Amino acid sequence: MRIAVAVVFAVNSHPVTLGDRPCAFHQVDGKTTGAHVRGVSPQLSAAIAAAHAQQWTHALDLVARAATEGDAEAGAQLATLAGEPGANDWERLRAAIDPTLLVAAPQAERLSDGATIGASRGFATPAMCAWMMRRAQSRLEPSMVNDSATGQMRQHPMRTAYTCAFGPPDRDLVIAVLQARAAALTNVPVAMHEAPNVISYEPGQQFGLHVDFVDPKNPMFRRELEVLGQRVTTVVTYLNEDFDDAPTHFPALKLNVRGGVGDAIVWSNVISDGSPDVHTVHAGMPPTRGRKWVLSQWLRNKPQPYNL
Ligand SMILES: O=C(O)CCC(=O)C(=O)O
Repeated sequence: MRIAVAVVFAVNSHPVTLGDRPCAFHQVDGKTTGAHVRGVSPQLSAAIAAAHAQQWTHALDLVARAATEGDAEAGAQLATLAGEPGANDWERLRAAIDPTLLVAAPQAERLSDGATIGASRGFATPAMCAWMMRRAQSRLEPSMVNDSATGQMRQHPMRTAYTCAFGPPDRDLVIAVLQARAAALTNVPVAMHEAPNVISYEPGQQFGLHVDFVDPKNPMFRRELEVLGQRVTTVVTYLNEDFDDAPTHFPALKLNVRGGVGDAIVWSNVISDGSPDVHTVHAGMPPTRGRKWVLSQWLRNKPQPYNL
């Protein structure tokens, strides 16, 4: 990881996800989305459900069986988990995956004394990163912020990158593994995770200075905090590296981070008493060449309704 310093402007908003896809914020008003996975076979759907229940041996056996019976989507997911996209000898691929190792995360190395922030190198495999970019590609939407002045979601010039949220109908085994790894890294169970987001930055696009915690002093966010809880932890995984510049910038920590493919950074948005850690203010800086892709996982301190 490279370390450097840069300067951008500040907006006091936290990021949200939008669209017809499940979004934790939408469930404040009681909408739930169920666990059905869109457009996949019942067997693969069962494998994904088993993975989300953290029954990994069962999930792998189910996906391997589905692949053996000709389910191409199951085969693609199995091969990606095995780190051999394109391979199709299903029994060997299944045997190559140790369920315990599959959901383990490399321990984080501390990056700063100014906040609880660390780097988990090799958090995702290159095959998983390529899978996430491919899945997001056709589903990207303009990003939204939760405006601290109105409590409403809206587009804002401080957040110009594209986003895609993967809620329950869009789950797959690769996403389930990345959620399980984030849970292993942070001790925040998957039930408390928001839908993972892929963010994609074209040259010049950015995610300006912001905080990920929900501001408890702002009455607009009271209901969100009551129902969904605080966003206590963020995990950002770098999915590619063929772009210039565009680090994640933490001005208060004098830290600029750019990971290699599959490296993640993880930080706590709150201090030990649960109050916001303002030192975590950060920005996704714009690429000057090429396109940057990350996976953002925002983890709360309450179970998220759509996970129940
Ligand atoms: O893309 C990045 O480097 C930062 C992403 C981010 O700001 C976030 O996930 O809150």
